[in-house]
Amino acid sequence: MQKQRVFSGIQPSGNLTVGNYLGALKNWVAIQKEYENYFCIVDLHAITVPQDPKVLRQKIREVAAIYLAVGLDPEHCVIFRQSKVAEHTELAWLLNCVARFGELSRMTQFKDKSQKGGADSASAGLFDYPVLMAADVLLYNAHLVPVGDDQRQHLELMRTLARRFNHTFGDTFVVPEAMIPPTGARIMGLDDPTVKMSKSSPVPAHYVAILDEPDAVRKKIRRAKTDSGSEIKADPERPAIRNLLDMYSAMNGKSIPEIEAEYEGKGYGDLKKDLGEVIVEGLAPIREHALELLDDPAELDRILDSGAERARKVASPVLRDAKTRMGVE
Ligand code: ATP
Ligand code: LTN
Repeated sequence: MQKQRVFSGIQPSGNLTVGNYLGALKNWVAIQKEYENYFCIVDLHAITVPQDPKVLRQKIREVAAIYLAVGLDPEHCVIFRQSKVAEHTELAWLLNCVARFGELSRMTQFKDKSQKGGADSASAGLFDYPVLMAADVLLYNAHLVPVGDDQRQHLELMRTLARRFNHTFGDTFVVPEAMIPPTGARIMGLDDPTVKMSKSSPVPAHYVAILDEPDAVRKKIRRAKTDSGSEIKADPERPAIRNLLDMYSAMNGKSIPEIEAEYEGKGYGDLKKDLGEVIVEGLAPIREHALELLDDPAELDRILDSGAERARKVASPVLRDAKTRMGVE
């Protein structure tokens, strides 16, 4: 039987965080053998906000190294850079003519990110971000898109665009579904547990990076914001403790009630100390492997080039079909 396809991606827009690991990468590794997978480094999404070209080039390699170091296997997964497969931008243009201005104006990620630098100076690319993301997935007729909770709205729009295209021009695209993990889908900032942990934060104390040194990880967890009250209990009124428990649970698989029971009568300090160790233990092998891979950039580039070639073979006929149906081929 033909395996179903999976597509997902991460932006090389900073240091990959424990949020990216728990919300996305960990899940990708867990399911890779059941599907035909396309895991993309979405560099064209990263440039929707300003990037330093030199740093961006380095971050692209880092993401590639981390994809491999977490255990994605090129035998099951096509690993590639979005910018190396021109079909993504071409299909994005076709879908731009299907997406509506009102729909894009309602995207909360656009509203949040455009507000940061003043809405008038946000790039047109930032506004169009969800359309390029729809093109990424629809080009491969992927069934499933494993992402964190913050991507729900983009996934809904992607489904709307696929359905609208199929309805207008005839059955062309698979309508994909989001796959969101039960724990770890929304890790919050260490310095502010009311906002999502984000790799593009300028404040290093905001996140634990996958490539952080073990001592830095321990220190960041120790200094993470706490809320009032000392009981170790997942209480919706106390976002800081909730976030620490979520990370603990997603990292080592124990349920939150189990962890609460273990810490009965203990305090924040104990939980933070142990959580630091749990994260260090989980990330250390990934970090070491990624650093080794980064020592051989030519080999990383070779893997990415061969991934792009495999991706193009699938994307190119799908793009041609979409163009034919729209009357531009
Ligand atoms: P940026 O800060 O540049 O917007 P980001 O850290 O939000 O980046 P993305 O590249 O946008 O990361 O997301 C890559 C994947 O990681 C997506 O599947 C996303 O849902 C997931 N993800 C990102 N942040 C978190 C988080 N805090 N908790 C869980 N999953 C997350
Ligand atoms: N917008 C996504 C990154 C992304 C993506 C994709 C995820 C770009 N294209 C296609 C899944 C499928 C994010 O996680 N911020």
